[in-house]
Amino acid sequence: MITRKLLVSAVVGALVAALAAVALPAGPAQAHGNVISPASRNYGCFIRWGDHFQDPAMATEDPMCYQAWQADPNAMWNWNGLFREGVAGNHQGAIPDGQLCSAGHTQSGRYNAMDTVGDWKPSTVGNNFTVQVFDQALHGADYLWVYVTNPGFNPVTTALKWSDLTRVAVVGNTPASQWTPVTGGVQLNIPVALTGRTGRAMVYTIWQASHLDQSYYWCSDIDFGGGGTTTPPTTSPTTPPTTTPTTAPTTPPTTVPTTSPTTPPASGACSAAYALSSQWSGGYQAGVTVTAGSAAIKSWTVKLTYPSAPTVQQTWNATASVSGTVLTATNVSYNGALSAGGSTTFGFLGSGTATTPTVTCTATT
Ligand SMILES: [Cu+2]
Repeated sequence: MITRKLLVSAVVGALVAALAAVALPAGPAQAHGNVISPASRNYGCFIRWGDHFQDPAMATEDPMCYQAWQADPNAMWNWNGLFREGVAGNHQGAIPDGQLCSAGHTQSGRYNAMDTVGDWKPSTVGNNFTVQVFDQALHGADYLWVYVTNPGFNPVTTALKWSDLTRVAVVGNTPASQWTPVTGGVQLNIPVALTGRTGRAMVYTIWQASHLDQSYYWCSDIDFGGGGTTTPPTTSPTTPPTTTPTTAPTTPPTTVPTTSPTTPPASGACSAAYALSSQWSGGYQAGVTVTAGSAAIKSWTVKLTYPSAPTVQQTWNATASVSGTVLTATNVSYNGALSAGGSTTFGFLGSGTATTPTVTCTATT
């Protein structure tokens, strides 16, 4: 339990550090939240694998996370964005059975792999446990509803339906000022008290944020222990991953880089290639592939120079800061060292309209 809390704090802290590093405000419209304990499916995959999502061990150690990362890594990078808008309180009308964990294939299907039936890593809980909701954006809540699956429901073999759920906790209108301040946002702890539960189950949490008509939906897998009838799982996952992986999630963005690598690397140097991954109204995602030259390097720094100052919301696999029109990204601990010709990729979410930067890369050897 202590380990989990420390881990969550560490990752949230790292994220906050990354946000602080870019020294730009994260607008409420871009910052959201999630259930951090018992961790939701995508937040759990982000916590467990986000800093080494290229590790092939994930396929065997955590196959549900593996299929999710393969299906769409943005479901983990955007762990805070599993919401719908305009539901007007009709959650069951908006979300079909079998799609509860993706909020009815919300966000153009980004989170569809959360619906995959299988042996998602559960959090071990007792019959009394606490659902911890992290609100990055200080939205507060019009209300929060917490459901638990009925006894006998086995998430390892069965797709979740509304009729599998019983509501076990309700929190009414709660402005962010009444939540507990934590690093990077506020947190609400919702106590759940059950009796006689054993084995595997799921928690389903709905957060009606006090922001637009924005409703969040999260599936958390739990294990009450105690040798209940639904655990241990006796079958392997019944549903294949929802998409066939066409590329490893570690590959650069699928779009062709819009700038070619900068100067051909001299011995010991590096090159970098920028690519726009996707864009939408008000924001975009970009990736940069850093490649070592003809000699190994120990660390790298990439500078992206824009026509006007960029606004960066979130960075992964690099530490970034913005000064004037230049975004400077340096490696993090695990991807600074590259062998000769080796490469790594970092990415970021920007707000506003994407413009193409010029790119330079320097390295230490
Ligand atoms: Cu939000």
